[in-house]
Amino acid sequence: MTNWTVEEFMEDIRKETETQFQKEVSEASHQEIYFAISAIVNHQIDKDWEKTNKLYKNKKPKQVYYLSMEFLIGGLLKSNLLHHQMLDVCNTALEKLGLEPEEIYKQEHDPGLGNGGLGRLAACFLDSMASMRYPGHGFGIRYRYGLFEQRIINGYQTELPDYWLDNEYPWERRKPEEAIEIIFGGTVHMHKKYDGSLEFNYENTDKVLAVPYDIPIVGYQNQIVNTLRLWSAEHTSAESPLEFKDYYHEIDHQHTIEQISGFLYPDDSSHEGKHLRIKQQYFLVAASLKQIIREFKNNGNNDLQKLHEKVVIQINDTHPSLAIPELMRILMDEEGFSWDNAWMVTTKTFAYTNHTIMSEALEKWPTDMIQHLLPRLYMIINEINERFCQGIWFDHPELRLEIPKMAIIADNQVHMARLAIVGSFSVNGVAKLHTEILKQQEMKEFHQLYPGRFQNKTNGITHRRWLLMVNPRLSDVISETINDRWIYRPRELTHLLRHIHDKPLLTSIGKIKQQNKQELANVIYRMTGIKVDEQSIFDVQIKRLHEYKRQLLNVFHIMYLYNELKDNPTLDITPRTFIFGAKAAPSYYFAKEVIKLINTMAEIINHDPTIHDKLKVVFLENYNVSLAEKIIPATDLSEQISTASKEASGTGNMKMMMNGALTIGTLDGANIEIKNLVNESNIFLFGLRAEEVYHYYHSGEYQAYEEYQTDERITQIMNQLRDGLYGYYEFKDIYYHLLSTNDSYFVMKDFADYVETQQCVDQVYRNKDEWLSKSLINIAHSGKFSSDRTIKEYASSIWKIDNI
Ligand code: 26W
Repeated sequence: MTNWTVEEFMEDIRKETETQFQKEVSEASHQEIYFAISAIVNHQIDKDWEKTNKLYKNKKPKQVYYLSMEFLIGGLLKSNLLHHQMLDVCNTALEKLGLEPEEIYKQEHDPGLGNGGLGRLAACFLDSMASMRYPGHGFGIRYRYGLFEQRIINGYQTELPDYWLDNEYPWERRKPEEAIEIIFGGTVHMHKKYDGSLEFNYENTDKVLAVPYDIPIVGYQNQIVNTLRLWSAEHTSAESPLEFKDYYHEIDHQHTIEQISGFLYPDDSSHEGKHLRIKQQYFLVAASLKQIIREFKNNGNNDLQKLHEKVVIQINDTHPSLAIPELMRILMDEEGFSWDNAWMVTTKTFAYTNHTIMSEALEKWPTDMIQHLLPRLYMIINEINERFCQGIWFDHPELRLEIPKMAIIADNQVHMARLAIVGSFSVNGVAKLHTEILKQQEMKEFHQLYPGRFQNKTNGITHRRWLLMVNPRLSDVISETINDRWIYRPRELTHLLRHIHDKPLLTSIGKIKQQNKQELANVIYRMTGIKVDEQSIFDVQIKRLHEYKRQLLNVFHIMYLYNELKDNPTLDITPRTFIFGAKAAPSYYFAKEVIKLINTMAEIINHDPTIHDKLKVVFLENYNVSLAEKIIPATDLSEQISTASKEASGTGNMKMMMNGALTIGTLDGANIEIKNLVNESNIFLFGLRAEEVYHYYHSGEYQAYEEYQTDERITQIMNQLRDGLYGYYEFKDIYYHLLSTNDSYFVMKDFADYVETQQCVDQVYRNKDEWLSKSLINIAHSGKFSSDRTIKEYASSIWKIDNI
């Protein structure tokens, strides 16, 4: 670690600006300053990166590889500065140079290489692994276009391409010399060799080059730099001069190949584009496995039979689960293993994390598609399936009737979750309730078959980014109060509980929240032109837009409050600002209608002088990691209102709690674990429990139409949707959808309880001391949700790895 003085740092900025752009600092653009500082940080990183790689080479520890189709790493300049102990110096240096540090940091275009929680979790995990000195690395895809950029036009979501690579991305290092050739399609021929073994030859295949781009993952002030390797698809160079007639064909072909890493699929229930998605998955898996094996061999290991002693591969949901048959293929076809040996090694190498029980997200690929694209893999998957089903008849005949629910290939589809369970030694859910649901409901047959295979690993978030970096004022006050050991041991945040009656502390926590709200209010004003009252409750729901997450329930509450105020303008309610951020999958019509509804309510409410600014509604477009970083520290109330049983964990709930927000939520996902820590008096709970949700599904007792008819508040809201809001806009499709699906996510069923609980929120917020002490209790217990804890659990009970 270098201890820079401010003067040295200023000098470095000057030098870099001069060498890179031949400009004085005063002439350089913010972009250029951003590149200059990135270069300074990169020099430091490169030294540590090399050292870390040497350390791994010498000590040869067991390594974990995290395979994921998504990594939502967010901006890296600020976090890399922080992790290199350069942030304060850099801030001061910039100020002295007459620059506003935040103006520079926001030049970075965050790579939107993920949809939501699953991708952000992968990024938090990488941060924790590096910060705790675990030899762990990520493998993913360098999509040319990340998740679309959202613009709200006329209240509707429109999607624009996300050109994140338009400017150079300073954190990646292209490594063309380590490129790997991947083979798709063609036909397979089987030959028996003289010794009786089989050989597979491929004809008419497509070849694709996987070119690595490495991104450093910098540990927190510990000189460890791990690697996130993202693969980019490129064409292999044409071997001979092209005939003219082949020329256009060839260009076309090259284009198709580059499409493999062309864009990230939105988490989408539509069925288009499956073909390319499978190609992406195989591309990731094949390149990563070759690399892993190459490294294993380079470390002087020549016995792949021992692969699992040095390597463990975590697959992030089913998306990379083709890795299982691909490793089988390598071991058998390239390394001469027997089926049984290959299977033994494979099933000791992979561990699988499930992130959802939503059926539309459970991947199933048409068999003919896999057969056509990956003929040899299809043969292997078939064999895995045959042996698996036979095994049930031989060893567990009591489960024979469940075979249709467990077979990997059924109804002409490959069921990826089943493949992942069968091919892994560990299956984990991401919060206690979710894991129980996997074991008792969604995967119960598998749990009966492999009871020891299932385990829970409750998600976590990196407190370094989500508290230390995004909320420096709160971090400082915490450190002044309990000392700064919490940065290394986040569980020590519980020491704050000793200060629960410390009035000055509560006051300063209150002040900090106020400052953060002021800053967010400025952002809101810049983005939308809406002026919000910083004294109002900042009521926040930020997450992907999905029916199960029930943004619609939140809207129903807003409509209800507005209707009340229209009837009685002097009604005494605590002023609120409702803040939303959400992207809807482009083909998810209902979700897009909800966005339009939120924006319509915003339009109506924000322009209605009769309600005296008691309510404001704000939809912030293009929700992403950097926007989250501004919203979360300013949140008073965290909306975690999914239909119980549907949200596997949630991680936004943890981030907001850590920044002193109180949660209003259902007993779902990690909310339950938050409740267990802070206890029921410090969280606002409402709504059906998971068992009740299951009960209503099975019994058919719930009648949404009756709910609509009996609760007058709902009648009014629904009729407004049907007939037009305040004489103008109509949302007939939402009205119809809710009734025709019998309100399958229980928006109407949970409405009354939600409104009543929101009234409690209103009351508690009026008592500043009470609110602040609840806020402190939430911060104090949030240490459990550091991803450092999660990673330690993975390391000790799944990966069996030690830190270095
Ligand atoms: C089929 C492609 C696809 C891709 C992404 C389907 C679904 C997705 C989601 C966006 C997956 C996801 O983000 N799941 C979330 O994972 C978080 C981390 O475990 C959990 O906290 C959330 O509850 C879960 O919804």
